[in-house]
Amino acid sequence: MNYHIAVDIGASSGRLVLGTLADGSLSLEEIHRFSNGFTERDGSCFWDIDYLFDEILLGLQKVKSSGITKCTLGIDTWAVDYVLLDAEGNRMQEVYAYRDRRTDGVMEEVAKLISPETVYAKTGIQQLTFNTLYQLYAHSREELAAADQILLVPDYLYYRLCGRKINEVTNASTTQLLNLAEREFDADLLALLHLQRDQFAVLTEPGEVLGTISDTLMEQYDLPECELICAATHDTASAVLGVPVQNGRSSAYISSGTWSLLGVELKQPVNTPAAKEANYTNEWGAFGTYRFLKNIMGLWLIQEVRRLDGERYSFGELAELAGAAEGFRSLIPCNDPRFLNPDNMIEEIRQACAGSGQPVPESPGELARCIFDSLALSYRSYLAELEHLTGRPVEVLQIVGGGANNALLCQLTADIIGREVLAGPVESTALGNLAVQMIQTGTVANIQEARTIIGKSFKIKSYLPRPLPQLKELLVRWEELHTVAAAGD
Ligand code: LFR
Repeated sequence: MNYHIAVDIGASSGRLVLGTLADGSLSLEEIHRFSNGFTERDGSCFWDIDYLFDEILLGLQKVKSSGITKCTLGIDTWAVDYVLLDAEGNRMQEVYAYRDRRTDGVMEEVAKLISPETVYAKTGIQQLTFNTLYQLYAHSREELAAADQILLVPDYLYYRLCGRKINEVTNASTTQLLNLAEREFDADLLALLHLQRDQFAVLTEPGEVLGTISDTLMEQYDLPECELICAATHDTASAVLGVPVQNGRSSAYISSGTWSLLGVELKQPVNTPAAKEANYTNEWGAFGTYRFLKNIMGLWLIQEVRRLDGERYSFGELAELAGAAEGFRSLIPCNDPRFLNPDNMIEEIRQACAGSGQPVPESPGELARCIFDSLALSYRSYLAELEHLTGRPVEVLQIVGGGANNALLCQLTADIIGREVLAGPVESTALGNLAVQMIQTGTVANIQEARTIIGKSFKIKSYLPRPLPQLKELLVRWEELHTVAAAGD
């Protein structure tokens, strides 16, 4: 029996998941789960990276005490955030969280030095204030100059485990520093940041074996023997690998978690002026693919409402309350930058509604309903744009990730896009992480086979569109709001 462990850490939680393949069916067991989140100190936002690393070790100890002595392991996390190492290989400082406000206005400043059109033609990456390009530009020049190595978060976690320094490609592409044509760091963009190529590590593809856990850690902790395999370390890259195969029907996906990433997998990037205008991204995928997608604000909106409401209700309860609330009463343009990291999300949503002359959502149910209605409408707008940019009509939308559990949002999405929604698997990110390990170890031949197995092993729920009598009028209202916000998109 081959045991594979996926370490999957998102912005709000992390887990170690054990995957086992038996009789052509893949099963998952969550071995360890822990919370995650950034904390604000003196006006800056940081992740607690040592805590995350300790949780990985704790999870591995649990793996061992469950009787597993030998396994493979892959790591994925959110993207764009980086760790600076000094010449001794020690972390130089705390790790900024991408919602930190030091990048406010930086995109505009950089645009004066190099045109966004040029950056897009080179990288194919959408303009997001928190791209590593902008984060590094906002970083102290002296500190950057003193950095021997710049690793992204999962690169750093691998490094702590085995001592090898890499920059894994699916995640490295989100830095907005990789040149699509050269498949390397772009010299002009590095020069703009006053960085040398050797401050980054070797670009590494998913599937490469990185080594084993260091002797020091093995001596210190009771850990299983682990072969470290380079996963598609960007969680969204792994999530897309974990989308079940669709036979004969053209589909798009939404990886639905803290963000809703809506897109398609392509063999070639689309870095045309039209794609730039619409701000779609071409993140690098595993196996030579591209994730042509759009970041939509996603479940962060409801996560923040829940947090500020003192976590009185679970996500399931909030969805129930939203189901009981009046639909389409108040809408928000989800991608307006005002929702990226407001001081108080509840107040921000209320002000947005009041400011656009709509009723103000008061109760948690009303707030949740406003969020879900608005997300479903955003999906419709961005799906239409995606079809236009790729020239490929989409028959079915596959929602994977935690959001696939939200029956109300899935049904609203089906109703509003007027197409079937297939929801699940919820654990697509861990599955995509495991898929790379299974392919590397020869348990599974290729990604098509892995996706077929995933489709057969997990329950996928179908939501068929129901007629919405008020749709026409609703879309007129939505277009007005959405178009205004899209200017800042
Ligand atoms: C999702 C995700 C997105 C990325 C954002 C920031 O978890 O990785 O793909 O744009 O987080 O890293």
